[in-house]
Amino acid sequence: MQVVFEDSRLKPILEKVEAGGRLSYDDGIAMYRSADILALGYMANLVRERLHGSITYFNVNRHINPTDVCVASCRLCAFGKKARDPKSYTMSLEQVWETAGIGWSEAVTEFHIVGGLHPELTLDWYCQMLSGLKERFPQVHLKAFTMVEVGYLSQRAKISIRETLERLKDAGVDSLPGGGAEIFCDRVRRVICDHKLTGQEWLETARTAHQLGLHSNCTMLYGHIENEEDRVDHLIKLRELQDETGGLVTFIPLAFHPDNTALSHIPKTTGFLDIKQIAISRLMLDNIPHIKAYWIMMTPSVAQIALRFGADDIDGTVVEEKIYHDAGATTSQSLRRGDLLRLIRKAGREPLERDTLYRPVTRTESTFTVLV
Ligand code: V47
Repeated sequence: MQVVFEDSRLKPILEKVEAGGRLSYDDGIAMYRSADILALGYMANLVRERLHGSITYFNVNRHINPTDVCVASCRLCAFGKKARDPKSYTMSLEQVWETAGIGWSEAVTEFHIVGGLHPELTLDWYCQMLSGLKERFPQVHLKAFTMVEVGYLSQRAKISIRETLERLKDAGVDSLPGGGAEIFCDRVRRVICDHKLTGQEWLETARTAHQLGLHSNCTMLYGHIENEEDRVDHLIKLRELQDETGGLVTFIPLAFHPDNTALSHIPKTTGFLDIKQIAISRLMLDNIPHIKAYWIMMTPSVAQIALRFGADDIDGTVVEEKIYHDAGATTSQSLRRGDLLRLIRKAGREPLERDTLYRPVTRTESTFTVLV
């Protein structure tokens, strides 16, 4: 079949995609500069269906944010608070364990645990938190701590990143979420998150985690002050890391939500950019198995469309989301398993419940089995 693109400059990219070839930096820039979203979607969907057919993954998970107290003051963030702020909170260990057990109606397979960089909570405290969760919920996968939190805990404990990760793994961490990557470019990081580790340090921490046998996800925060070159550079750095370690499971593009942040003057991203970002991610990241359309961030309606533009995952039930809702997200804070099934089916896709590492899950309402 002869495929006709409105933007003929994308034709050489189609030839590469059809041949299973790798796209270059210049291809990435050309795609960002094109408004031919149907062409981008056509190509991304080719890759998506080559990898996963019509299957669309989701999981039954619960987010836990033990504290929003944070020593950093990143301009991009509306979640972190100073310890003296009366609106800040820090859970006790008992509160974390209790929170883990409430709010969900179907047995969860994953706890997604991230929080602020607290000036007093120690690595030992977090290890106790993890082992307490494992004791109480032995079947639940603990996807915990961004590379930024790992870096901070290692500084506070005055031990190496490797040792910190080993301690966390021994205490119960099964994998790491993808947050904190933002945009690797130093110029942009200085403005949006100057208190965080550098892009180089993020990549190095992920590399070490993968060397220790821990898988992780990865993200890119877009729609603030970055340009197209910064985005392509970020995607290529992730692709290079993956060539080396193979430890990245899912890429999640995250649209910047400006409300209640120090960058609240920046307009919100458009649905057009969000969909385009999904498609370009699928096309550039040829070695990362999954692209997630995080419904909390995109809205369930746009996430559904993304399933035809390169995404093969829609994330999970979430149960209690705080980071995006503090920054003005208008989506619900959770969805039921049945809602996710319906969204996926109504997009003409075939839902498959997965665990964090994409193994199929079979379940009754209160129990589940992971096929290994
Ligand atoms: O690290 C913070 C970003 C991340 C804002 O690994 C913001 O499966 C937009 O990483 N506007 C946390 N984004 C979320 C995250 C994530 C979400 C879902 C699944 C997974 C996974 C990871 O959100 C932060 C930061 O990059 N963020 N503030 C904001 N105002």
